[in-house]
Amino acid sequence: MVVDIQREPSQASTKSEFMGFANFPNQVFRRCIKNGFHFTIMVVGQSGLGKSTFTNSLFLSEVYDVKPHQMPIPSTVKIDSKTVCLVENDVKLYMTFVDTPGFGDAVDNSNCWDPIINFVDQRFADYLAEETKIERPENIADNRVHLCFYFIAPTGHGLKELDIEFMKALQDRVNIVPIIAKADTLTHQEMLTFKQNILKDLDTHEIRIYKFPDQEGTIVGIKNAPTKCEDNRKRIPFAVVGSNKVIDIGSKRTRVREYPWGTVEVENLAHNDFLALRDIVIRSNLVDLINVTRDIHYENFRYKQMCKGAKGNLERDPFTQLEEERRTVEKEAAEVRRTKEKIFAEKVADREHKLADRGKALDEQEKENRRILHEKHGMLQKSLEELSEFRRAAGINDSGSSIGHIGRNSPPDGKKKKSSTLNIFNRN
Ligand SMILES: Nc1nc2c(ncn2[C@@H]2O[C@H](COP(=O)(O)OP(=O)(O)OP(=O)(O)O)[C@@H](O)[C@H]2O)c(=O)[nH]1
Ligand SMILES: [Mg+2]
Repeated sequence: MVVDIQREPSQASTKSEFMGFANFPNQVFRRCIKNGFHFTIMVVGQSGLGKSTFTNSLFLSEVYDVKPHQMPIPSTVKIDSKTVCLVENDVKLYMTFVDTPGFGDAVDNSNCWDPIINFVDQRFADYLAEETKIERPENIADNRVHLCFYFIAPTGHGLKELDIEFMKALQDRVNIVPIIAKADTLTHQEMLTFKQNILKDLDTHEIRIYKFPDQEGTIVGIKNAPTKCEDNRKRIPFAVVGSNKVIDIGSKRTRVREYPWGTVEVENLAHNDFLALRDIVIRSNLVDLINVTRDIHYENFRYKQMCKGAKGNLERDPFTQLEEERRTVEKEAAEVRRTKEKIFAEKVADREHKLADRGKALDEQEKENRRILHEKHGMLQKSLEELSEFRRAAGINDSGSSIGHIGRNSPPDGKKKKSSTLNIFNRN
């Protein structure tokens, strides 16, 4: 329960009882003055709709000394951002304009918005990276995209398929404010019907554009502006005219589009909605656009990143990682063991095979040796028998003593026999 206690300085009995929190708005104001505001506007749409011209028209006259009769700007080829510092009553506004190349010229335009979406996400990612640093800077530069002006071609019919797809792809990332380009190409009645058709299409396709909060006010210091409040929101979608041509009308430098039949003034509410748009965005809702970007779009992005991060962390959980590594090591070890066992088995089989061969060869060698031995043994036996017979014939007994004369007459035969015996032993 909240109890209301009104504290007025006059009611406080002594000065010390006055706490001073009524000064809070002044503190906030001083802080805002000190830090200034960062605001980023992006222009998106089909090629040649006047995005770059409009960007120049929006602030350039206050920022740069634009020479009258400036040449038209060439087609944008890449996403280009330019920051300017605007100062009004000591309040600094760092305004960044992001100009994007037009699309829709290709036969297949599917995903032609990817570079723009990536750009918006990258700005969020940069901010998140700064925010999650261990040593954070006191003031993080806010380069997030706060507002996207989506340019609609002045066909007079309604939204194109590409417009619908594009806005749907962008609606959850950035505050979209649809804009009808080249308002000078449609009559007043055509414009009214066109605006109604667009609003109907937005509703049918459930496209969420930025919702300007309810508020009242007057458009201050503007020529042709109604003195009492006119709800700028009634002009949504804003139909604008852009021009790089600046001429002097009376004492005022004015942006105009000159035609043979007349002159269209950019800053004239009777001609187009340029001033109403600038008023509702810059004067009335800059802070709301910053807040919605921070509290909704950036939070969405942050949440998605956190979910991704949480999933990643789960995969990187040390216990899971350890378990995975253990399993990998075990698998590898098993593989190595299997390979080694296979090599060992192959080597053993090879060795066994070789041993078997060698055993077989040895067996055969032994058999051959036995055969030779046997043969030699047989020959020796034969020689011995021949010798015994020779001795018997020569009358020599086994002890070697001669039995008669035969020994003297026998040398030629004996010699012959001896050499024959020797020959037998020399065969191998
Ligand atoms: N009639 C008319 N022409 C305009 C308007 N604004 C710009 N143009 C002209 O349209 C042409 C293209 O303008 P740009 O500003 O280059 O268009 P863009 O959308 O930036 O084109 P890309 O960079 O190719 O995407 C130029 O000749 C401009 O002078 C306008 O409000 N009305
Ligand atoms: Mg351009």
